[in-house]
Amino acid sequence: MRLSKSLIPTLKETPAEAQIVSHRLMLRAGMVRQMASGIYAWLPLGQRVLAKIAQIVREEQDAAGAEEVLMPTIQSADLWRESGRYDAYGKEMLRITDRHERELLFGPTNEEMITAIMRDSIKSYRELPQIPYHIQWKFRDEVRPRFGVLRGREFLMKDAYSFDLDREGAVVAYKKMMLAYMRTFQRIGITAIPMRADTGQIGGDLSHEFHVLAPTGESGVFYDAAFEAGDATSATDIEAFYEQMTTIYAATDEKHDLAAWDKIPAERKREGRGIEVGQIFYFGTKYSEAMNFAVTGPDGQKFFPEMGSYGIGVSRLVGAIIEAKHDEAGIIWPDAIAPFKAAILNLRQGDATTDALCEKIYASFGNEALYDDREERAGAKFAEADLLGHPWQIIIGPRGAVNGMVELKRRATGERFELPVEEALAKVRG
Ligand code: P5A
Repeated sequence: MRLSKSLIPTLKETPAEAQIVSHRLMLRAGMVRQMASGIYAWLPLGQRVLAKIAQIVREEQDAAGAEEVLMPTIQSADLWRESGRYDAYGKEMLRITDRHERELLFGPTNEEMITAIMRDSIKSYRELPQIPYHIQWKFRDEVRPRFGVLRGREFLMKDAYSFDLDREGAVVAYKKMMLAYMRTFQRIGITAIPMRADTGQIGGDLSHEFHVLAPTGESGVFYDAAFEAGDATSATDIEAFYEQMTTIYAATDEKHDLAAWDKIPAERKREGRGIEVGQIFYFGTKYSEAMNFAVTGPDGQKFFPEMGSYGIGVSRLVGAIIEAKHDEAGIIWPDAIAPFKAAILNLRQGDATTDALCEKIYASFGNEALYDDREERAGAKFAEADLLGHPWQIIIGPRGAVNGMVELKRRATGERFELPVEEALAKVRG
């Protein structure tokens, strides 16, 4: 994209309504605009990050054997009457009446809907196990929407649902999802800590939350340094990985177990703060039974499939990543989910040689570079590139351009390199 022609409405002033750094930076960088309390429009820069996170989430769900579907945002109240959650959900549910006086709602989650779909489609144990998932907008009428996209009312979630023959199978699905989650967060470029959690509204007897470490996180997190060193992408044995993740100690401040904490060697004890970006649940036959979803087993008898559900807050992740990765000057995007791989900064707009080199470099990136082609001072271009957080800045001025030389800046470290164009481009492409 050419900066002069794109919809990136950056702000010079710090917006007064934003209390937290990620919210301030998302507004200042022109990533989002609030349309109503807790409801955001995603502008090009924000949308690109959201799409890249969703794509990594998708690839890891697919790799874990889950299958993508797309369920609607609007659901029928009757579905929720079947599970008994229509009344229980209370004011957090946005209820809608259509022109025929039929009761609908904007889905806060999809356990009921997916169970109804499976009830229609799956008749025999031979068709199990299944893990359908989708990436879809949810609505929860939070009492206090705040911190921008971290606690919105409308938010993007990846939600997966597992259906198995028995508890053993369901627990295997649960462990697979834990590994998929750790791989997802590692690929995104953040450290996330899994810890035992309450099951709340969703119900069930086994649950983990995943917290991204960030100094501004809502909950205090106590953990073993082994989590930071873990490598989920190379883990192959699901059982061993789960065993490792659940025996290393981690807890939030509400659930602090002093006995377990004391067992961690002092040099491995870590205290930090965390933002919950995902939660997984095993809840057995809670929904299959309530909604009478029974299939025929190997013995000809009907049984209720064992279920779990698995959520990642895709839009919340955008804010959480910024909380974890920023400095005084702005955002520092991890390479994998940066809106652009690089910014191209033309320091002498209108100089034929400089313009030509910038255009050539820009063309070589397809849609993966943001070309700052504005008639602006160099200082303004540097500040804007730092604010928007591109992993690399390719800085091109008239003196270098005549010799085919550019300056490269790595946003995360501030390192600078003077390089011939081709070498610089090779470095950016990694
Ligand atoms: C699991 C998938 C569920 O809803 N049902 C389907 C289960 N779990 S959850 O923990 O309630 O939500 C999953 C993740 O969604 C994000 N999230 C939010 N993000 C932004 N704003 C909100 N108001 C909000 N509420 C939940 C969180 O990341 C959560 O872990």
